[in-house]
Amino acid sequence: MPRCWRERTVILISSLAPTARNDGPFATLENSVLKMFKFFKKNKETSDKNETKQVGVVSKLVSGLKNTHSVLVDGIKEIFSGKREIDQKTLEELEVKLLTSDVGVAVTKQIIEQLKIKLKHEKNIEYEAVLDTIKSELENILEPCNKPLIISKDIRPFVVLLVGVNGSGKTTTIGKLAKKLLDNSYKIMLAAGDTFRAAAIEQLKIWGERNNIIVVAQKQGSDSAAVIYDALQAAKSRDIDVLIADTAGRLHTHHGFMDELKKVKRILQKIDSSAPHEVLLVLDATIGQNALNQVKQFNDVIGVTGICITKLDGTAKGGVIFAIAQETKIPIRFIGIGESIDDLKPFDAKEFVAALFCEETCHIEE
Ligand SMILES: Nc1nc2c(ncn2[C@@H]2O[C@H](COP(=O)(O)OP(=O)(O)O)[C@@H](O)[C@H]2O)c(=O)[nH]1
Ligand SMILES: [Mg+2]
Repeated sequence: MPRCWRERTVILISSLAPTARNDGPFATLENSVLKMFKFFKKNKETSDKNETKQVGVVSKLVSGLKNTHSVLVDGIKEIFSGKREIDQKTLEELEVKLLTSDVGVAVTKQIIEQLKIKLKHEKNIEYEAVLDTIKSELENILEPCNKPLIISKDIRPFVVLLVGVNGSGKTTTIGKLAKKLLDNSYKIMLAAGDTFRAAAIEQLKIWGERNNIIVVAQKQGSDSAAVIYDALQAAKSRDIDVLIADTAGRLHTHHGFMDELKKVKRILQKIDSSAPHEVLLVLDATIGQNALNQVKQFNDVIGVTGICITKLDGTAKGGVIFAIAQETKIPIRFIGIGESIDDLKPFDAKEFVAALFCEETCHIEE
């Protein structure tokens, strides 16, 4: 019986040091002591606030991954229940277990190979060692994708184009991403490039209002490439740091839509030959292995530079992230772990695996 996720506690080992502040020379000793108190109080408050927020996000990741944890981690545990050591039969059971989770054939093969090598040298491997091997293999698989999105200061506006099928979470991710960048003092503008549905334009406008930022939009049915082109011109003249553009939910099998996407890229390059600077493919984790086809097709058409995997909360198919990493090696920039504005996390391979394997109490290093 899997343990209840609610009981799981996350202890975050945070390296959040208070940032140094240059307050200038103090006029009098009294003043300087007062300022020092204020400085430490303020930094302690900021640090406490940040830490609470971080712990909140990490524990949210742990609870979000509970269904994937049940399938993968509890599933592995079941195989070993009552046994202290692994043998050939348990290895076969483990292989079946991995194959039926969403990690994919290649990942399963890699893990089983590693365990076979270990078994050859050590004859018997204890359960804890098996789990450690699986964890470190999973980390190795994610590692090449562990590349955060870096907004270059030399590129202004930095253009982020979101692509993906309808309902994958593009517009929601834009709202969350805008908030993240605003928190880091970037000047942001949004482009309502999904002109296919009136609701999509409205939805982006609401995110714009929530974040208090400009949304460049035209009416439903207008040319998506033209909207994004206008937005880039406006962003340039307003000295915007990052322009985030939405696009319609193009069916990856529909060539007309895919051609439109190519047109968006071509038209942007009339203003800036290096744009878009990030093509962020938004993938819905709940579709499992189908996500792999989407990566392939979007990558062929427009060249995907980063991936955001959404809806990792509440799905048992989160293991697909390992299949995506193994097969594509495309950087995973963010993961979506809920519908609200703070539910977007920059991806961190080690943290992800730690959260996935988190038991009642776990220590996760940030
Ligand atoms: N649970 C959950 N829901 C999400 C997440 N990201 C997006 N959604 C929901 O998925 C639905 C489709 O999102 P939307 O942004 O409109 O998708 P789009 O068609 O690609 O723009 C909405 O109901 C969102 O609230 C996530 O990380 N977790
Ligand atoms: Mg949308």
